[in-house]
Amino acid sequence: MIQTIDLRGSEPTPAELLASVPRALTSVAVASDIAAELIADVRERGGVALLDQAERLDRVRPGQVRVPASHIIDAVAALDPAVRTAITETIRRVRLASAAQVPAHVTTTIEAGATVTQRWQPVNRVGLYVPGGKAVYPSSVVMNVVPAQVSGVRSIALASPPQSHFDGRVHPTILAVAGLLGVDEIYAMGGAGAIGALAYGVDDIGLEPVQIVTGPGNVYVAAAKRLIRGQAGIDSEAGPTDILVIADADADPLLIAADLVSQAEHDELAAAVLVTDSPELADAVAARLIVLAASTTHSERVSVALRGRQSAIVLVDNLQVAAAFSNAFGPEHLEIQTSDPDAVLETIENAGAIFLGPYSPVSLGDYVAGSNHVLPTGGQARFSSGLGAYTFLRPQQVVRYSREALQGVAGHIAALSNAEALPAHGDAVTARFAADR
Ligand code: HSO
Ligand code: ZN
Repeated sequence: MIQTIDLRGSEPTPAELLASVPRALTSVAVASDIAAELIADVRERGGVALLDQAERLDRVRPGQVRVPASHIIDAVAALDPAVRTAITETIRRVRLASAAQVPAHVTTTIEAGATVTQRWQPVNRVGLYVPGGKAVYPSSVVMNVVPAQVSGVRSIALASPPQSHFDGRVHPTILAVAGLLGVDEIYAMGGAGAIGALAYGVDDIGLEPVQIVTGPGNVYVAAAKRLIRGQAGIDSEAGPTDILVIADADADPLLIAADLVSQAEHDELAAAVLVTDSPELADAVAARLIVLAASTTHSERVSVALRGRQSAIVLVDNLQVAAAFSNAFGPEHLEIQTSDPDAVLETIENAGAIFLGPYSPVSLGDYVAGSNHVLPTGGQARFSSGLGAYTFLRPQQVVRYSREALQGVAGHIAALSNAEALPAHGDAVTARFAADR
């Protein structure tokens, strides 16, 4: 069912490697006009527009957009104890690992009396979007909120669509996890309109604009995030998930098949790719995938994903070509299942997150590894990273020169300001040393 692509005996370029397994087509640009209309509607009509949009798109009109505190308290109380324990442990681990993402402030002494300090300043307020459609992921609430809190962001607003099954409330597990994280500003709003509401604010419901909007969503949400850039920052545009496994003859085919299916379970458009130098392993994984795809809970979705053009078993001559393939692909998740994973890791450049050895599956990272599961999809790992505390931090340079240190470079400033025909720049320095002040 999954295609096998045999690249042995050829020397493909990175472009050819990439073209051999193209990703699924998605069309963020096509959704842009509708997203723009929904955002404009919210900017014109405020809270009523959000309620009308919910009625039309989520098929339920919530009692109010701002979620009352009592709904959050009820949801925390009703949370399944096993889920509560697991979420609490996830929060603890993601907090630990996220702390390493806050860089120390660094002061460089350029010369005596002259310093430049780089400090990392959090934005003031952020908005987190949590989808409520076919996938409701409480774990993603943790993955977005914890890095923001660790970065020092002061204010967090959360938006999630009202659910028709829950009387127009936000999904109770999402409310509960937000409650456990201490987030109490929650809005029952979804889709592109919600993204616009976070970015521009909505006066009549007391929603103040945020500086950064994060979180996954469908194509309309992705289109809206593209549209609000400039007004607010965003994390990345999340597309269908992908997993790429590099494996050699030492790897266990049953585990590889299980891991490929675990991510194919997300989406018909998910990409599941194995790159190996072992034809025996390739055959064994292919055979196992047939068994698993037939028996897994989301069999239909998994089968469509594995049959898609974006999924493949790729045969290569050696692990160097496997790494070259992976670097061209820029996977969201990369598993290295070889006899010496560290040696392969040395040759990896582009990946959202990397999972080493047989006991570090992607689903560990999805939940409780401590790493973040909001990662660059669709090859964006070639130029960007996953979500982390740094997403909410801006480096700022702080300059401090003494009188003597400034005097020492006054001549250079005069020379450069004259060369640029901006003499007032030089004058601003000489004014400090004028005898007749
Ligand atoms: N694998 C998804 C994240 C997730 N998995 C949430 C389960 N829940 C994208 O990295
Ligand atoms: Zn997952």
